[in-house]
Amino acid sequence: MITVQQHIMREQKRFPGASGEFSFLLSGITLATKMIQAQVRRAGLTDVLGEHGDINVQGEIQQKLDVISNEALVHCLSARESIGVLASEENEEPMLVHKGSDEAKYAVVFDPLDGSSNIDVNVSVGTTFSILRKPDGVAMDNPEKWVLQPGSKQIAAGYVVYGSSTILVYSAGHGVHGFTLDPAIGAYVLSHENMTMPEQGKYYSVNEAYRDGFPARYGEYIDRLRSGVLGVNYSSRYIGSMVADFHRTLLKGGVFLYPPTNENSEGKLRLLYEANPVALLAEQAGGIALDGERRVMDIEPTSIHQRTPLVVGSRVEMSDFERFIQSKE
Ligand code: AHM
Ligand code: MG
Repeated sequence: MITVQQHIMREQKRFPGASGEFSFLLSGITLATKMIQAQVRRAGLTDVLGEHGDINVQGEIQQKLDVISNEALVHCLSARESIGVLASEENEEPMLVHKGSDEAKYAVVFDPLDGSSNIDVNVSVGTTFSILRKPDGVAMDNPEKWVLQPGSKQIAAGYVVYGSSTILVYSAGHGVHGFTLDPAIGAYVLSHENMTMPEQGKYYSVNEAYRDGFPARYGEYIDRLRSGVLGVNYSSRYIGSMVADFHRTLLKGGVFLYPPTNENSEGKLRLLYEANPVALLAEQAGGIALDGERRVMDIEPTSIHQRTPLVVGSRVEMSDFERFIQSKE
């Protein structure tokens, strides 16, 4: 049996000079997500369902569990000396922690509870996170500069799905590894080593109700999938929690799309803490992640809560998407 802590200790040997700090940092995430899953699992029994009353920076109504999850992550990660900056979907500005400490050299960016619309109805939700190193020459007290880096600079990223079981999936740039929380012992145990995305799948995943508002090429691409040109009779699956929709895509292959819509002309998903972690995992697992044109991880962010369209999935579907889009230019 290999726990996530043992696995991370092994991984951190790849980071020269990291001497335990990387595993301690990640243990802040594993502890917080265990606290979150405990709340999610008992949600109907305690007073954690429903709206919190505030509106977050995205203009969305915060759910009580959004707030509880954010507090758990901020609490656990603030105790890690190696972290200098925390940025969350639920906070407008990034937070400086351990100001002035030379030991503080990492930033963690996260969506504490992704899939808010599914919280009250017992459908899978998740947490996403991305870890970045403070760039050289950036002032300690300029937290925006710590986190406004392209996804290719992530040193690790991952997510936890609170589904029929609780699963943590992460990559530190050397493959993708999945751990299932064993509730009997309270530890994440390695269950999916070196995950690879199938070359092709049989599902596409998109909120088709918005189709009339997508740029025309997205609808045409969905028609291509449905036409059978890729040799598969596609079926559709859409949960409405990106983490859960991506987790299925990682395991079973296929493609997940969140295109620009009438309401969200830049797409809905957030680049730094939703699209980038998923893009790193997809690429590490042999898949491809685009913003509809470019590689997601090449985008230079200009603001912390910036949105992006996202098309991510298996090599066959994504290569076809790329060819199809180019043929339209
Ligand atoms: P959230 O962070 O407020 O939960 O929003 C992000 C979620 C994603 O998990 C999911 O892919 C998307 O919103 C679903 O949006 P829609 O209901 O418009 O299809
Ligand atoms: Mg959220």
